[in-house]
Amino acid sequence: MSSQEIPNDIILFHYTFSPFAKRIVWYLKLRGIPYAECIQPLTLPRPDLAELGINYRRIPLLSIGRDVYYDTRLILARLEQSFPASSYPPLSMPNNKGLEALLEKFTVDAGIFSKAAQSLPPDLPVMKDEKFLKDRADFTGTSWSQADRVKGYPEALAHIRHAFDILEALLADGRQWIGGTDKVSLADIHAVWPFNWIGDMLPKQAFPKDQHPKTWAWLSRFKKTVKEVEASSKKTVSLDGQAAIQHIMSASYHDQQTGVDSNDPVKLNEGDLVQLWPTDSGFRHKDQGHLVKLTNDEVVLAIQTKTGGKEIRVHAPRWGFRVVKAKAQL
Ligand SMILES: N[C@@H](CCC(=O)N[C@@H](CS)C(=O)NCC(=O)O)C(=O)O
Repeated sequence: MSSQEIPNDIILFHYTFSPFAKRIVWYLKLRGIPYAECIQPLTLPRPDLAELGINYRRIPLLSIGRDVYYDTRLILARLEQSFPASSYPPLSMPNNKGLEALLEKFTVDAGIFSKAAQSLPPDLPVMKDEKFLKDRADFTGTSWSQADRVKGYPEALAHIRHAFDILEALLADGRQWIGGTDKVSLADIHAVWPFNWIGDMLPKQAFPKDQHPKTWAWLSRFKKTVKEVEASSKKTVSLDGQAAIQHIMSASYHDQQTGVDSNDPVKLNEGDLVQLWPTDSGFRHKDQGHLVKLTNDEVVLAIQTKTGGKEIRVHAPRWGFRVVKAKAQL
């Protein structure tokens, strides 16, 4: 497939049920930014990513040209930068940047995702799938056994109720959208995704609608809005693994900037052979490559694809990731 058929040179690697991936899908659809997608399996192995030389195991990933971005926090930050308000209608509000950042911290870094995952009904069919449970135990480093899930379920629900209290307080003044905007905004994407994911599966007796009326109304308002946008958007270009790999390997670098901040406390140099991995989940899967760029909020490695030994670059945020000098070749 030629590069013209890949809108904006963007490929989103994800699967439909990923609540993290929804952050990116909604963002792109709400802004009307066309992109291509390459659907991945729900569990490892993921041969397309392995062929690209990528060990990072989390979903989603997003490539722009020959650069592959890990983690929704960095993906959204780079999309904001690469597609400013002058190119597509904005979703982020200039005077809401602080609130947006705090809401993202709340849902991504404050443990809401793991509590939401533990709030999934223990009797869901996927929770009886041994392959899935083993895969997610590798991902989190904790037990996903049926017995442990049943034991942890009530406490997780209590934590999610606490999170609902916070949302209800944010919506208390009658605002329609969480950032106080007239229309849906990036603040809503940051706040809504874990609750949108589990909302309909939460037990009604622990979550009566009249206890958090504004939160439930906001959740259904959001659902309706994205459903309408998805229904009216052009169909997303779907690529198979080979088309996605070939495109990335032959594309140009989207990010031309390189260089390592010499004052960075971790004291690494451009060109160092380093290892990179996330520290909160998926931490058993490390990438190795040469350091291309290191800033306050981003680390970039040049890695080799498995087939053809071509160089591509992978980008990760600093927060929640570790980058250290590699001891030896992997
Ligand atoms: N902080 C990461 C977390 C991503 C994450 O945990 N994604 C989940 C899917 S929703 C995942 O990777 N699960 C394990 C897997 O699919 O291999 C981000 O913002 O992208």
